[in-house]
Amino acid sequence: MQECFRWYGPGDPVPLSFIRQTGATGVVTSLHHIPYGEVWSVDEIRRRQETVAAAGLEWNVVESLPVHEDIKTGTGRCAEYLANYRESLRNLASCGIKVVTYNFMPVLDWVRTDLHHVLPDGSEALYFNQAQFAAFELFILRRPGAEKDYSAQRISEAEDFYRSMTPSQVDAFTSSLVDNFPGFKGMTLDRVREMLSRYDGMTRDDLEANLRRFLEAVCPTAEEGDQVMVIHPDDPPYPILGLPRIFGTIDDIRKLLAVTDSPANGICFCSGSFSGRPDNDVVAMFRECASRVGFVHLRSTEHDGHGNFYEADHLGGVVDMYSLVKEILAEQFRRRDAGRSDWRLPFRPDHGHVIMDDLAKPPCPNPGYSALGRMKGLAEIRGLELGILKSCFEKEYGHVSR
Ligand code: DNO
Repeated sequence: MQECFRWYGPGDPVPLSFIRQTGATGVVTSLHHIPYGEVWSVDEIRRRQETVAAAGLEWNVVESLPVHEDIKTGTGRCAEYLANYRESLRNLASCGIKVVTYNFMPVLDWVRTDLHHVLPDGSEALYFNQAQFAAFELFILRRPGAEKDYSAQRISEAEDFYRSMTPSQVDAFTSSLVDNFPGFKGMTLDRVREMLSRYDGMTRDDLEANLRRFLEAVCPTAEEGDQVMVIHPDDPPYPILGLPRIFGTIDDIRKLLAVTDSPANGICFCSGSFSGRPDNDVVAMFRECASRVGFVHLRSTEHDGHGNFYEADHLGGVVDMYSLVKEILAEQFRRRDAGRSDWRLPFRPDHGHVIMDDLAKPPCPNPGYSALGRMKGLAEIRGLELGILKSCFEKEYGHVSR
């Protein structure tokens, strides 16, 4: 597998020189300073590529080329933003960048209710708690109709949680929910309300149709540039905020792949996001769509049986990481046997606990992306990979290199 590390650009407190020392060879990044919807020029792309190359690394995956809300809602300047998206893809292709990540989550990207959930060993993990999320919707955002989505007991737990917070804790809690997305900083509650109102009356079918329109518009361009567009799963992988979420299950994967069998229509297989639904069999899901996976995020979650989960160690939690990595390696060999030069799948350790020295630093502005926890995850996964290659594939394939 091609080991990558996410880098948020020049403002990232984790510098490229550290990333090189983690054992990663590839960098996953985005031009976060360019507003959503605008074209990424060749100059801007080259500049970032050169910065990454000067550190002895390669920018091999874009995460993300953001999809503007007008495209997700099919309103406003949708046609113009689709044209811009195609132009950015062509510019990326001309710089040799082939894997482009995006998501189709309405309004908010991934959501957690606690960014500093303390584990028994003193490290911190990201956590999603149903009652806390209900408190946000019911008492802070005050989304009309939200109470219909919750049982009386959940509403009373939510109220207890809300009342336990001081006003400054409410502010910090709110910003940890809505204002965590690079390239989209400064989100306010009013902005969230305004964005939500644009989805009024939108059904799951409508959102799927908008995704279809997007794919039909961009896949031919990506195909010309030999690129793959990879969709990131919804996280958590079920509807929130009264909005449809359409990419979280094996049925959703099947629907996505049925839109077009263009090789440019691919998947960013995020094991942690898919594992947010206890009824998802993550390994079986990978096996079924393996040939269409263009990028992998490796991570796991631990659940308490009441809909709450925290992010587990990379080799712990509900994801059977051994079997998943074995499936990924089997897919790589299928690609190699088919003569593909790009047979190595890029992957990155997704998120990481805040551990050791990182606990003493100011909170990482990119929650989940401090250095040491991710480095630990990368080291564990690389060790697992080497062990599987040696024990399961060496006889069949002779000397295998990662
Ligand atoms: C969270 C990330 C997501 C992901 C986007 C892709 O840590 O995995 O924010 O980058 O959803 O568009």
